[in-house]
Amino acid sequence: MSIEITSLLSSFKKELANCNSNNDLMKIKSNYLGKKGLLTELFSQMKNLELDEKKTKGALLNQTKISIESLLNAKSKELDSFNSTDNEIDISLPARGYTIGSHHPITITINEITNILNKYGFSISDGPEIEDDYYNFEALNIPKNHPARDMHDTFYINNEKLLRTHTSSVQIRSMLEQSPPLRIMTPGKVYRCDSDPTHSPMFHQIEGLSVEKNINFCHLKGFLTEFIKEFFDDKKIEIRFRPSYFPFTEPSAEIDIQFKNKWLEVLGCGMVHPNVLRNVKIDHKIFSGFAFGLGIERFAMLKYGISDLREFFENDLSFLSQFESIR
Ligand code: 2NL
Repeated sequence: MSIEITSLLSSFKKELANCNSNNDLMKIKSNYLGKKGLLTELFSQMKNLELDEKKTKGALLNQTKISIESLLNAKSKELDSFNSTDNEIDISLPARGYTIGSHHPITITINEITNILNKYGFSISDGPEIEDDYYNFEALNIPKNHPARDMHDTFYINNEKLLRTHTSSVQIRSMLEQSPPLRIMTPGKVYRCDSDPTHSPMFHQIEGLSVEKNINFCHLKGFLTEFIKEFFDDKKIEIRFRPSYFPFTEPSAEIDIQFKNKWLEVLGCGMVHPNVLRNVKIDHKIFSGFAFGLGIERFAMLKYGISDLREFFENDLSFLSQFESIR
C-alpha cells in the first residue's frame, strides 16, 4: 500500500504540473480528494489492515493528504494571479471616452456680435494691445488732463507706452491707413486699472465705426436699434437713447435696454467728433461717421444670465461646459 501511496502522489504532481485552468484544478481536486477520489479510496481501505500497519499507513496517508492539499492551494493561487487583470488586457472592454471642448462664452459672444455686424458691412480690424499715448488718447480728442487719463484707470508702461483702455486706438490706426468710405469693427482685450466684483482689469470690448459721405444720427439710431434686437433675439425689446458725453463723439448717447423692469445701460455711441476726423486727416466737411462701443462681458451676462463677472476668468469646467451646445 505504501508504494500505491507514493505513486499516487507522483501522478498527482504530474497532473498538477500540466494543469493551467481553475476548471482542471477542480477536477484534479475531486479526482483525489472527492468522495470517490483516489486518496479517499485508500483511506477507506484502512479498515482492512492490521493494527500496526494501520498506524504507519495512516500516518503516511495523512501526510500525503496534507501535501496534496497544500499543493492544490499553491496552484490555485498561481492560476489566480496569472488570470488577474493586472496581467491581461481585456479587449472586450469599451474604449475610454473622450470629451469635446467648447468655446468660451466670451468667444461665443464675440462671434455672435461680429456675425451680425458683418451682415451690415463691417469688417474686423485689429491692432496692438500695448499702445502709444497718441493713439489711445491724443488722437481721440482726450486732452492731457482729462479724467480718463488718470493713473487710476490706465496701466502705464512708461511715459509713451500704455495698455490700451479701449479699442478706439485700433480705429484711429485704421482711419490713418484706409480712406473713407470705411466700415470697421474692432473686437479685443482692453485694460483698466480697476478690480472688484464688477470690474476686471482686463475685459473685452468691441467698437464699430462707419465713415462715409452724408452719414447722420438717424443711420446710427436705426442701425443700433436693429443690432440690439438681433443680438438679444427679441424684436420687441424696449430700447432708449439717452444723451451722454464722450470726448471722441458729438453728439453722444448711451443705449439702455429694459430688463426685468429696470433700465440697464448697454452701449455708448455718437457721431465722430470733427477733431478726431481732423487728427486722421479726414475732411469733416465732406465725411461724417458714427461710432459705438460696448463691453462683451456685459452683453454675455445679459444674454446668458450670468450674474458674476468673475465666472469668465475662473475657467471652472462646470461653468464652461454649459456652453458646449453653442457652436
Ligand atoms: C462705451 C463707449 C464708445 C466710441 C466708443 C469711437 C471711436 C473712434 C471715434 C469715435 Cl475712432 N468714437 N468709439 C464712440 C462712442 C462710444 O464706447 O461705453 N464703451 C464701452
